[in-house]
Amino acid sequence: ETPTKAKVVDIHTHMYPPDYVKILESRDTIPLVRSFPGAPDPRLILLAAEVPSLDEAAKEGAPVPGRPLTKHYSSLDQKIHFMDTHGIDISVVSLANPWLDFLSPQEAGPLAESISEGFAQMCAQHPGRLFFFAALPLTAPLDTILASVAHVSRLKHCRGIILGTSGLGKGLDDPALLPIFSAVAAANLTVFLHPHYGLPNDVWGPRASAEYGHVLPLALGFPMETTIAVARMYLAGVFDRVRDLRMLLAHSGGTLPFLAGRIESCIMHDGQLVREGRAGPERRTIWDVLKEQIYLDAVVYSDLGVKAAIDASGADRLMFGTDHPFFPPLTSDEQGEWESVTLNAAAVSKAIGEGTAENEAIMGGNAVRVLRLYE
Ligand code: 5CU
Repeated sequence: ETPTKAKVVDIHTHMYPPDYVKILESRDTIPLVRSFPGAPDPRLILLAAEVPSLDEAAKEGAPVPGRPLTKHYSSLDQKIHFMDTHGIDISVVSLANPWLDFLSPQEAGPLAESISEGFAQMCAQHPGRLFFFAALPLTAPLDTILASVAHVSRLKHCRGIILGTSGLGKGLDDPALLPIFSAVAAANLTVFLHPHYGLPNDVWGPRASAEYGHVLPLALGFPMETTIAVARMYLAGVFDRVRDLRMLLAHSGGTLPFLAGRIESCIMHDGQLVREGRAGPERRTIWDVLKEQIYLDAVVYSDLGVKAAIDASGADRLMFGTDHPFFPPLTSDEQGEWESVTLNAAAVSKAIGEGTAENEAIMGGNAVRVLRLYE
């Protein structure tokens, strides 16, 4: 009997459905989509770090800002082609950043519902190959948000929610989020935590916007944002208060595996926390939370990062991802292999060896188990 081939699962893969793109096209502040003379595709401008280049773009001869909004962002056929090209059996797709964070309280609820229904229909077109993380209408009143959790928990292919770090506007240590985290956990939905806002623009210095492209906000701002968001949740006791909350952290947890030791040491040596009895031995450490309530994706592009993630959370809690459609190849055919994908797969193999049980688990087995992709 031939053994069944282990599944390859991509848990970090995004789309902007056409209705969402229409909203971006109608906007004149970020996030927005705009066409420029001489650029074949409309341009997607998302990040605060891109605003200076958008202002510059009005000037004669200035470079075109943002990145091309190709059909990789919206086309389901293109997503399936990408999966087939890279040997990906199953994708757990999610709306890309900044999700519904910028909508008015009135718009957010209905749009969340129609986007989730749209993802559900896409998944139904490819049985067994597609699942999704839903976006919540976080700018809407609490009862609308809770109704949205109930709605998505009834959708057959929904396995979690994708969440940014702003929460209801005050970050993820905001006590007002606790009923939402509790509802999400009770519905057996995993929270996929993803950055968008980065760090304040001025940390990049005056040369960044003209000379360094998107490197600093994406390579450093995104991971620090995730690290800060989870550290704040930990310090606020969110993981203890919602003990069955499960979070999957983008980009291997930012820098959390590397900085967990320093976070612990700072807690143990903090006069206020020690005085208030919040640093004692009975406390669940950040290491405990990493091993019990956190999963990490393997979108870190180096074996060193994969090893740190395994050491922090365990090889049974790491999941392969691609970040498609971000990071397309710039000098080869977009319909072929993407180096951003092969780098991540190679990093897993280099970290734990090709053909090992752990490799198969990270490349798909963990996602199938944790996100119940066989149901
Ligand atoms: O390249 C980027 O800006 C991004 C982004 O916005 N979101 C993401 O998931 N990856 C890269």
